[in-house]
Parts: sequence; C-alpha cells; structure tokens
Amino acid sequence: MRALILGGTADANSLAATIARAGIDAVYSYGGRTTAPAEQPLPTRIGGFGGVSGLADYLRREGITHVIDATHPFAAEMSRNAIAACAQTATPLLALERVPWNRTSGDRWIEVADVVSAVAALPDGRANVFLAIGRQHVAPFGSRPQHAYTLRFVDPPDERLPLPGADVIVSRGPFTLDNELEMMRARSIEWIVARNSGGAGARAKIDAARTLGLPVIMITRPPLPERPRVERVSEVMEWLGHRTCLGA
Ligand code: 3Y8
Ligand code: NAP
Repeated sequence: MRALILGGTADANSLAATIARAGIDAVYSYGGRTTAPAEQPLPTRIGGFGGVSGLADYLRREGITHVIDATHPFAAEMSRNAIAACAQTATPLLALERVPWNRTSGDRWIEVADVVSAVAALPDGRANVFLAIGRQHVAPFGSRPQHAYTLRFVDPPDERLPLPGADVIVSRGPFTLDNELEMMRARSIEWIVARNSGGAGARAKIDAARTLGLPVIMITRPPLPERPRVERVSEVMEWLGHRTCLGA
C-alpha cells in the first residue's frame, strides 16, 4: 500500500499524523500556495502535478495505491483532477471533507454563489468590510473602492494590492473567538465576507459575527462531481484497512 494525501488543511494534517503513527507508506502533497507550509510527519511534495495527465503519471510512477483528497472544499480544480486521474488509473479515491457550517439562530447570513455575487451583496454606502477569503480572490472587490477593507493573508502580500488603502492582517490561523472579537471591535468591522469552508480552523469569525450581530456574506461551496467521502480520520483509516483507537 502507498497512499497519496492531497493536503493543505487542518484535517489533512490530522490524517497525516495518524497515518504516520500507523506506519503506512504515504506521501503528503501541498499545492505550493504558501511560503512556509506546516511540516508534516511524512515525505512531502510541494507544487502542482501538471493537470489530470500529470497526476495520472505521478500515480503510476510513484506506485500510489490509494488517494485521499483532504484538500479544502474550495480547492475544486484539485478535487476534479483527482477524480479524473484516479478514474484513468483505476486508483481508489476517498475524500476527507468537513461538512459546511449551518446557519443557526442569530446568524445574519447573506448566501451567495461566488465572489462576484459577494461583491454585489455589499452595501452602496462606505462600510468597514473584513474579507476573510484569502489572497486569490480579492481583485473583484476593486470595483467597490468606497469601502474600508481589512484583508487576512497567510503570507505578506508580494505585489501591489488591487484594493488601494486596504489593511492586511498576516496570519495563518486557526483562529480563536476572542482574537476575532478583539480584531472586529478594534477595526469597527461592519460586514464580513467568508467562504463556507466548514471545520474549526475558520469558524471563529462566524461565531464572532453572530456575537456582534454583524452580517456575513457567505460564499457557498463550488459543486463537485460525486466521489466517496467521509468526515472523520478514523473512517479514512478503516478505508485503508487500519483500525485505529477510538476517537482518532
Ligand atoms: C497552503 C497550509 C493548519 C491548517 C490551517 C482549515 C484551517 C487555517 C481557514 C480567514 C480564512 C482561507 C485560506 C484558510 C484556512 C486553515 C488551514 C485554513 C482561510 C493553509 C496552508 C495553505 C493554505 C492556502 C490558503 C489559500 C487561501 C486559504 C487562507 C500551510 C495555511 C482564506 C480559505 O496566500 C495564498 O495564496 C493562500 C491561499 C488557498 C485561499 C485563497 O484563495 O487565498 N488557504 N492555507 C496549502 C498548499 O499549498 O497546498 O501553509 O501550512 C492551510 C489552512 N488554511 O495548519 O491547521 O480550513 O483547514 N486558508 C477560506 O476561505 O477558508 C482563512 O482568514 O478567516
Ligand atoms: P485549486 O484551485 O483547486 O487547484 C489549482 C491547482 O493547484 C491544481 O490543479 C493543482 O495543480 C494545484 N494544487 C492544488 N492543491 C494541491 C495539492 N494539495 N497538491 C498538489 N497540487 C495542488 O486549489 P487552491 O484552492 O488554490 O488550494 C491550494 C491548496 O491550498 C490546497 O492544498 C488546498 O487544500 C489548500 N487550501 C485551499 C483553501 C481554499 O480556500 N481554496 C483553503 C485552505 C487550504 P496541477 O493542476 O498542476 O496539478
């Protein structure tokens, strides 16, 4: 057995630790989006494979027998490529995917399908807006320059921002409720734009918004083709034929 973990999330990191403890031969893969990704207890590769064909060649060349897609719910291209490459090479694929956050009482969510709709959902008048959607999708907000934007990136911005005057927080998370409340109060945040990532690592801003009664423009997940998926590391380990201690 040789497993490939398509990683880059807290769940992938938890899976890597369990797989390493079980002594399973596995490789952890990052897309290469951040300058100093977290160390993993497994051999690690960084960077794209070169599309579907590149991933299929990698699976054959490296003798991969199982692929676990533990990427982020918005890493849709990687997930689609994994489905296609595993079908081409008849390699078993399993997704480790956290469930979306559900609106609960007190949440003021405006659900939208994509970033362009999120821009359109902002108010006309100037507002203090916290964009918690990373670096890759900030440019469309340039069409609404009247707002005071606070951005949060994993790494310092390396080129001019498409949002002049925006303030950048450099932090990789996971985030805590107290930190989010403090930041939002200090900056008098009035609106939050977020993606429905699910999981615990990004949830604190949603809880803070509810506490402060702030509206959240919530970008829903991109649709993905059907593929086998589980929510817990222990279910992945069973799929790999390894029973783990309860609660892993
Ligand atoms: C490179 C690996 C851990 C894993 C940390 C999780 C939790 C914190 C929440 C906010 C939202 C955002 C962003 C976010 C979260 C965890 C987890 C998660 C959101 C790292 C990581 C990589 C990335 C890539 C990065 C993206 C960006 C998205 C920031 C490591 C830290 C906004 C997603 O600068 C860039 O180009 C960053 C790009 C893809 C989305 C974007 O479009 O900008 N993640 N994030 C992975 C790789 O190279 O393969 O550096 O160690 C992983 C984590 N990010 O250590 O516990 O959900 O698992 N990551 C979003 O919208 O939710 C932050 O600020 O509130
Ligand atoms: P994406 O748009 O779905 O993928 C774009 C391309 O990046 C893929 O086609 C692939 O290139 C490469 N790639 C992505 N993830 C990879 C991985 N784990 N290993 C090897 N190559 C990878 O991906 P993304 O949204 O930019 O996310 C990139 C990484 O950040 C992923 O590891 C993801 O788990 C992590 N992450 C993303 C988000 C988010 O909001 N999107 C949040 C947290 C963490 P090739 O086609 O050349 O193979």
